[in-house]
Amino acid sequence: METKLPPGVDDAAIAAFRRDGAVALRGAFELPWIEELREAVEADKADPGPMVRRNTPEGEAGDFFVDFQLWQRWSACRRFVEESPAARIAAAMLGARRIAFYHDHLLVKEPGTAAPTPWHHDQPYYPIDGDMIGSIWLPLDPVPAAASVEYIAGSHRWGRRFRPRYFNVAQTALVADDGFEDLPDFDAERDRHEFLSWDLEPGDCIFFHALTVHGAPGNLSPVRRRRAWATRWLGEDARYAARPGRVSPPLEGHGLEPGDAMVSEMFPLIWSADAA
Ligand SMILES: O=C(O)CCC(=O)C(=O)O
Repeated sequence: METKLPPGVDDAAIAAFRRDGAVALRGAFELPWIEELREAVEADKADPGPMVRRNTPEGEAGDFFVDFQLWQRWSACRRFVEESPAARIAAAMLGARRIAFYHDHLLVKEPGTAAPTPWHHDQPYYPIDGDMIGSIWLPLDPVPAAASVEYIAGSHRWGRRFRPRYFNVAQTALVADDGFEDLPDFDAERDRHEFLSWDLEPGDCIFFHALTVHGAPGNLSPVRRRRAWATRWLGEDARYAARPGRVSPPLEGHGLEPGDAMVSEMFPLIWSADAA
């Protein structure tokens, strides 16, 4: 693996990620990246993609706006995926020799949005087996810890799989009978776990494992937006896996068979130690 670490990453951050399943990386992205992405997010909000979801109930204040695959529609997002330090960050954190891009996920909570992001972990939503699966959660606004995502330290190593549910008010399950566990009420278990969250500035990000349990409060600020763009990254042990029910996001037409490496036109290889 490459010896020079990408911006925001040092050995302590890598150790913290492997122990806790989530870590804040400071100053990982230069501000021009953030400025370009903000413009793309505004464009997407005005003209969303086909998988857009509005998780705020009709008539309720605020707006919890979710969309996917901005990288396929907005050049700033594609450039971030292909050219920013993101793939190198993922490689360093996951200990991977190859990094492919899985998908992106926009999560905007406008001022006055009460809706929380329910507790969940990501891998049960994905038709993917493997351990080298992680996300960069990139805030595009300053986010105080009280409005940011919270992670349960070490939950990526519990060996548990919780049933995936949509983030809507009904929290509809993606699959009915599947061998997943029901999600405990982690708010009622606060004295039993260590919860991690950070004050973040634009340019900072959180890197987290796809099995780390996380959730977020609403954004009750009357003025401050909470725009975040998450990108999902895969190392070489990630394999396409058939799942019994729906997956999210529902990416179709990739042509992969169970057991195939998660690399294709839809999931492009972005970084390889051999080419670095
Ligand atoms: O931004 C949020 O509220 C939640 C983010 C999240 O669940 C994710 O990136 O997987």
